[in-house]
Amino acid sequence: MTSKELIQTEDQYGAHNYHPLDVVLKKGKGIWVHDLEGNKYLDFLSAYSSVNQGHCHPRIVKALTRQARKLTITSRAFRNDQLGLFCKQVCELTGMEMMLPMNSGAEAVETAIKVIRKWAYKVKGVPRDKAEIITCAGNFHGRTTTIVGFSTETLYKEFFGPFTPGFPMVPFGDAKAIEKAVNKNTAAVLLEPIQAEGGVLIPPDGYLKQVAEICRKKNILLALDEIQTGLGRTGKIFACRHEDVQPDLFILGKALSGGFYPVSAVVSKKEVLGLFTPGEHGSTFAGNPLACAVAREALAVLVRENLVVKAAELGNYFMDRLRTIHSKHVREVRGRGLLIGVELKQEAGGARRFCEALQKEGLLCKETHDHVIRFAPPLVISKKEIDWAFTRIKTVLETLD
Ligand code: IF1
Repeated sequence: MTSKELIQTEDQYGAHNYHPLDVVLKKGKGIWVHDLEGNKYLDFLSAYSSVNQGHCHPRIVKALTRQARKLTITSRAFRNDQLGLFCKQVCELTGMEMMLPMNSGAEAVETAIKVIRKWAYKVKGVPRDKAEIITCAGNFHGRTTTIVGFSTETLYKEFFGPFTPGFPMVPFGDAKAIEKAVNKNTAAVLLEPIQAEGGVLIPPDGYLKQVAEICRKKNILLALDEIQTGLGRTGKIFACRHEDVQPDLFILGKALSGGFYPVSAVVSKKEVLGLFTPGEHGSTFAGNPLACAVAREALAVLVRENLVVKAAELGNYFMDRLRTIHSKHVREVRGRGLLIGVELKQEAGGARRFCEALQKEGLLCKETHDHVIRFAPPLVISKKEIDWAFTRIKTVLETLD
């Protein structure tokens, strides 16, 4: 079948909850993906930072196929020989005591919400059903009905209510607003260290540190959604490490599996995750040996290939170069590591047409929030390949009317 026919089939039989670029991909390796017509593109989205390790990383392929031949799932009714080692590895990486595996990012966020509430009732002494979790305007934590209930994006929530109460909201980047929103029923603050979907919004320096301090003083948990910012993307293993902050809970996903398989996790201390008792929470697929084997190798690749340092160095280099572009359309270039946003002026006519032009140049990008082009290549990219991409980005930004 041709691309056109496949697009037609997908549009006829698949729900239209996305508006993808018209490119049908069939294989990928490292930073490159190929379409049906044999065109090759540099993947500048990395499946929203799921493939930090690069597409079809050979070591992860090997771990996956090896495990797939042995044992794929046991359910948590029985134990398997992979889960414990995966938990240990993630705890060591995060400096935490316990991990709870899930599948999607949204499920991990839901899991964090449940355990935070239990902590509020059992440890902090909040009256039953009164626990509050402070969230930030512009957040993105996933698509479940509870999570979209505390989104500020109409599109994500408009027709999906009624919603779950207990999520007061403050502006992102304003630590004082958090302090003001705290009351005796506050259980936690939940936020992303950088709001990626929000438009690659980086909070003021010191913000996370101040928030962590407020949480400590007021006996509130700090839960960081590092599903997109974690695991090297921003040039540190976790984005909160830019401010030497250790949260009470990490929520991880995406690159945890190198993009092979949905693997997410909540990582925390015993005081929190130790509160779950058998039967209170679970999932059929979570913690299965295939997922664990894949994730263990995906994490090993991050360390082995020094991808965190690479993201920091190449990110700075790339951002410096992007800032030299003279384009009437660009308002600001901002980012951390290899999570970069180029914000266009309102008059530029939206980021989508720039993404379409970049596609013709061999770069696959995705706009966020109408006016921001996001650049987030796999962290295995080289300086030469960044230069290759830069030339094309410069051309598009400088020549498009
Ligand atoms: C979509 C956005 C990115 C996330 C953070 C939790 C989740 C995500 C910080 C949920 C997921 C994805 C999901 C995907 C698009 C994408 C996205 F534009 F929508 F916001 F990356 F920027 N926390 N982000 O970024 O994880 O349940 O999807 O595994 O929903 O269309 P998930």
